[in-house]
Amino acid sequence: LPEYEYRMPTTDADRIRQSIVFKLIFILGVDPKDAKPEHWLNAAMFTARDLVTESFLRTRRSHIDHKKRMVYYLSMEFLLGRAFTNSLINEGIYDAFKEAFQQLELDFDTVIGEEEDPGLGNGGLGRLAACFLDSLATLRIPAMGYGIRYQYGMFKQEIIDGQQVEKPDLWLDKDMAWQFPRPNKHYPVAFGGQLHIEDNVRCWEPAEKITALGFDEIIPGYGGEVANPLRLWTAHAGYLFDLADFNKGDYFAAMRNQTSDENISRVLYPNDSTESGRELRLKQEYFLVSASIQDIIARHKCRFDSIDTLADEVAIHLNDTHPVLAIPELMRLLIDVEGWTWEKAWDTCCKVFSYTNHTLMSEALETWSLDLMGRMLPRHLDIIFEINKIFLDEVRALGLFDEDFIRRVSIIDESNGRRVRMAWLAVVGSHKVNGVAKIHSDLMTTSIFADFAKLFPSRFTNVTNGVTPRRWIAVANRPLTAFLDKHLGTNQWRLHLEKIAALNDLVDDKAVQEEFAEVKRANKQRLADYIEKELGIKISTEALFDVQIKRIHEYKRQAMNVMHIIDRYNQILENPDKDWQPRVFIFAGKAASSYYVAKKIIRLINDVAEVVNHDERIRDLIKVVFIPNYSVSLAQIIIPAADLSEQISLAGTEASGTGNMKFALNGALTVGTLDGANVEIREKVGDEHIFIFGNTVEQVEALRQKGYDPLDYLEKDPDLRRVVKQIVTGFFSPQEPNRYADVSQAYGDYYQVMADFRSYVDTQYRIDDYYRDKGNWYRSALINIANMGHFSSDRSIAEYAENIWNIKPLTEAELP
Ligand code: DL6
Repeated sequence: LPEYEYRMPTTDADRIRQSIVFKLIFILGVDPKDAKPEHWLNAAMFTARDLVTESFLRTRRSHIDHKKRMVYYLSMEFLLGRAFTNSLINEGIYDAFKEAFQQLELDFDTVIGEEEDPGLGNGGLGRLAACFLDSLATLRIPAMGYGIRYQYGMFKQEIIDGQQVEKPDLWLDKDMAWQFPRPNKHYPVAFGGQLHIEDNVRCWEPAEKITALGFDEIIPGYGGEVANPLRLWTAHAGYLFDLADFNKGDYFAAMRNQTSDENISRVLYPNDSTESGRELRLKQEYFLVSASIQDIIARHKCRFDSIDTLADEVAIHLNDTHPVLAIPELMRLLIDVEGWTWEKAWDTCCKVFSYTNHTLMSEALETWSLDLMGRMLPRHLDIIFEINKIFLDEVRALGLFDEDFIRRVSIIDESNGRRVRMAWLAVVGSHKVNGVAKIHSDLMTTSIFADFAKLFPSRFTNVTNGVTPRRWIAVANRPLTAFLDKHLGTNQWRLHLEKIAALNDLVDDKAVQEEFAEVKRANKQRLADYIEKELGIKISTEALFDVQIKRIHEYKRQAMNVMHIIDRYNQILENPDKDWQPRVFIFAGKAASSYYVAKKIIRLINDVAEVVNHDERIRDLIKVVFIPNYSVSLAQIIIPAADLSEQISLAGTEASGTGNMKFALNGALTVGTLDGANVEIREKVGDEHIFIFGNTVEQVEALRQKGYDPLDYLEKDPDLRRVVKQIVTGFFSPQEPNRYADVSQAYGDYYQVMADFRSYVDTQYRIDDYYRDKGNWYRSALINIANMGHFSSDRSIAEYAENIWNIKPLTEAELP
C-alpha cells in the first residue's frame, strides 16, 4: 500500500467540516439547506469511517506481511452500542469533530442522538464480546470477530399501562454508513438431506443451501493505530433460489422460498439465560459457524500455502456454547473437503478451539434433540457420535471410572429423550475452558464440569471479565474524564487502567472530593433531565440515586429490590418524622418476551411506582422510576449518575456481571451479595467501601440441602410478611387485586429472596447513614474508582492472549 497515497490528510476541524459537507452532498445527495440531523450524522459517520478505514487497511496489511497468528472470536451476540462517538474518542478526533459541528452550527448532542443503537445482543454476554473487540484492537492483537447481522436486533421495549410491550427494532432503517458490505465474501451453508455411507466414506447430500454474505463493521482500537474487523453474516437466498420452481415457471414460489431462507438472519432470539431449543435457533447457530469456519479456512489458504499449518496460525474462541457446532464443522471440512484423516483433523481441532462458559444455570445449558440435529445436520451428528465414541472409549480405557460416570460425561444425554449436550462437546473439543470470574470458575469445576475436571484438570481456567474504560468512562462520562485527566496529570488511564490507582493518593483531599461530587451532580442532572423529558417524572439530584439496570430475571432479584421499596414506604408512613434519606430507585431492563414472571416483575415495579410516587405523605422521600428500553446508550447515561449500584443476585447464580464493574468505575458504591465479580471487586476496593449482605454460596447450598422453606422467614419477620401480603392482596394493583396472586402461589422462592431480605434491608439503612456524610461517601466513591484497574477488559484480553490463545500483539516495529 505505501505506493499509493491514501493516508487521510487531516484531523483538523476545518478539513473535517469540509469533508462532512462533501459527504452530505456527493455521497448522500442531500442539499445542506434541507439536511436533517440524521443526514448530518450520516455524513459525519462517512468522514469518521474514512479515518478508521485507513487504520483498518494498514492493520490488515501488517497482519499479512508479518504472518501474524490470529484469533477468531465467534459469538451469536455483539452488543456494540453506538459506533460514532466511540470511534471519535478512539481515533483522537472527538474535539475536532465537535468544533466542526460548531462551525456548521449544529448541536452535537442532537446529531449524535440520531444514531441507532445496534442491539445485536441480549445482555452481559453480548456486551462483553463488544468490550473484548475494543480491547483486542486497542492491544493490537491480530483478531477478527464473527457474528450474525440480524435484521432485527433486540426488541424495543415500551411500557404501556405498566407492562412491557415488545416492538420491532428497525436498527438498519436509517441506513447508517458504518459497515462495509462485502459482496465477494459469500459462502454456501447447507441444511438437511441425507448422509450416504459407502465403503466407510461419508457423503452428505443436503436438501437446502443458502448463502451467507459478509458485512464488515470496523472496530477501531484506542490510539487510532489499529482497527480490526467484525464480520457479520446475513442470509441471502439470491444466488441459489429454487431452480426447480423457477423452471416450472413458478417464479413466485421460488421467490417465496427465498424469503423463508432469509429468515435465518432475520431476528435475534430475545432469550437471556434460557434456551428456546427452536429449530430456527439451531439453524442460526450453524449458519454463523459454517460461514465463519469456511471464511477462516479461505483466509488461511490465502495467507499460507497449506491448510496443514492451521493450528499453528489460528485460534478460534467459542463465546458460550452457541457456536460450538464449529467443532464438528471444522472436522467435516477438514475430513470431507480437505481429505484429512480423522486423527489429524481432531488433533487440529483440539489445538484450535477454546471455550468460555457464561452460566451455571442448568436451564441455560444448550442441548439439542438427536432428532432435530439428525434432520438438520446429519453429517454433523455423525461426527459428534464418532467424537463421543472415541472419547468414551478413552475414558473407559483409563479404568478409573464406573459406567455411571461414563453416562454422565457422555456428549449424548440418554436420560432426557436423547440429546446432544453442547457444553460437553465444547469441553471435549477445546484445549482450554474458562469461567468469567474466580468464584464462577471454581464453581464450574465443582458443579457442572466436576467430572470433566477430574479427566482434564489443566483444561479449566479463569479469566475474570472486564469492561473497556474507553466506552465506560471516556465516552459515557465526559465530566469524569476531565476530572481524571486533570488529577492524574495524564490521559494514559484510557490505555493502562491500572494507572488510575494514583487516585488513591488524593482520596482524602476535601477539594478533590468536592470536585468529584460536582462531577456526580452534573451526571445526575443529565439523567434527571432525561427522565423528566422522557417520562415526565421530576427527581431531585439531592436524593440518593439507587440503580438496578440489567435483564429482568428472577435470579437477579429485582423483586427483592421492590420489596425493600415497599417496606421503606411502610416505614416512612409509620415514622414520618424520622430523618429519612430521600432516594430515587431507578430500574431498567428487558424481560424475555416469553418469560411470564419477569414481565410480572416489571409490572410490579411500575405498580409500586404509581402508588408511591403519588402518595403525598411520602413527600418525595421515595421516587421509583422504570426507564423503558434499556440499551447500551441508555446505560451510558444512567451509570455515571448512580450513587448506589444494586448487584443483588443470589450467591452462586450470577457468573460474573459486568455492570457491577461499570458502576464502580464511575464512582457508585455497590450493594451486593458475594456473587460473581462482586467478590473480586470487594477484594480490590476493601470491605469498608462496598456493602455486602446476604447468604454465601455455602449457606445457600446448605439451605437447599436442608429443604429451604420461605415460610420460615415470613413467620419470623412481620415487616416482610406485610410486604408480601400487600403484593399478593393487590395493595398496589387495586383495579386487579389478584394480579400477583398466581405468581406468588407458584412461588417456592427458588432464589431465596425471603432468606436475604432482612440482611438486605438492614444494609440499606446502613447505606442511608453512610450517605449522610458526603465527604466520606465521595471518598469511598473515589476509592472504588481508583481500585478498578483490574477490571479493564484490556487485562482480560491480555490474559486470554497469553494463557489461552497464545497470540502476540503487533509490535511497535510491525505497526502499520
Ligand atoms: O460473561 C458475561 C456475562 C456475565 O457477566 C453474566 O454474569 C452472565 O449472566 C452472562 N451470561 C449471559 C447468557 N448466559 N448464557 N448462556 O449473558 O454473561
